[in-house]
Amino acid sequence: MTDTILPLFGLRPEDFMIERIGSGHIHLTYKLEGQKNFILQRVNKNVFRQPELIASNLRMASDYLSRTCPDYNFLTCIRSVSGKEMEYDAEGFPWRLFPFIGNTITIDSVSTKEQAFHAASEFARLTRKLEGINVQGFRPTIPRFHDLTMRWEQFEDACSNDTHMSEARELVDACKRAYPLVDMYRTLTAPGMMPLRIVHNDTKINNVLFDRVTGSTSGVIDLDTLMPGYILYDLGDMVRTFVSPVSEEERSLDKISFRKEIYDALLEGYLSEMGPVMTEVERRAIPLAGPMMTYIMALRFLADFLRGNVYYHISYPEQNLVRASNQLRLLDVLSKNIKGAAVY
Ligand code: ADP
Ligand code: GN1
Ligand code: MG
Repeated sequence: MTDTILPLFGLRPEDFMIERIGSGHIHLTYKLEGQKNFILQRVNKNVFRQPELIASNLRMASDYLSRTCPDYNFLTCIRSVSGKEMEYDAEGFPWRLFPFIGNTITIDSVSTKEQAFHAASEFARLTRKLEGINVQGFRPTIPRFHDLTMRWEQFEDACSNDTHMSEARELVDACKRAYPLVDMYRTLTAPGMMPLRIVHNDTKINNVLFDRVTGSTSGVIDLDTLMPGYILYDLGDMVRTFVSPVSEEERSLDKISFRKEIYDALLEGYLSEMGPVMTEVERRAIPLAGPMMTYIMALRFLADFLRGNVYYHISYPEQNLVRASNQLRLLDVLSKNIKGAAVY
């Protein structure tokens, strides 16, 4: 398929070595190596039902940033020969092209507190730089993406299909026991409680580019879910993915643990940029960020398993069940180790 798409961007397939890269669950990402390097990506149209919203949100952010802080490294796509941000293939999938940012690396797990600090400040910097933009001008690319109430409802709905319930029963019960987090989320996000800001919504460590030589950060990528949300989402997803030494794929639950030095460093990094503008309610909500996002992922993975694995790529049948049990263990570990997070 890349052969038919590249000419639309004015590139000749024979000029490149094309390699599939990335460990994301959603898109297909290719690195093109030639005289100049590029990233070519097929957007998952089943997840992003209106892909043009991604392009319009990013255009708005990019225009704003080039006016207000021209030195900020905001990744923008390369337009096609006919001037479009995305080109569609015969199956209706949109594709886009990015410059490959040279001398950078991405990592799949956090091993030092410096990485946690720098990554968190980089994600916070993006939200801080967009402070002042018209938040209402953005359209959600996935409606209510990190709305815990909605994720709970989707989970309940998935539970009404009992084809796979016997294998999932224990985890379903564990998810139900954590329900008080949904009520806390509702309270925290009631009108007037926390400001909507432009947040990244996928703050995994492999969405940060690190300078290959200095180890400092060179910016963030994977901006499809850049849209209005609460800082709880970005902070929480970092806690979820940075703090334990093992990822959401780990089957040996005893390896899941709380690395306090990483937790402290990521908070310090986030606050170094966002601290001065955060409200009192946002500050009070910090301990709940990690548990809430971890709970959302437990609900999403388990709901996907119950629905027959229709959303996340899987490489073995019970993978979503493993991911859900991993996230439930992590939820327990976070609740026990973060002061103010023991809520049920
Ligand atoms: P996914 O949705 O699959 O996570 P990403 O946009 O995060 O897709 O890209 C996957 C990987 O490709 C990244 O983790 C990073 O290693 C690499 N990558 C993506 N965009 C760039 C870029 N512009 N420059 C350098 N590397 C990139
Ligand atoms: C998906 O594309 P990727 O792997 O970065 C998902 C995130 C989840 C993550 C769990 C659009 O992100 O919300 O946190 O998997 N993205 C979407 O690994 O659903
Ligand atoms: Mg990514």
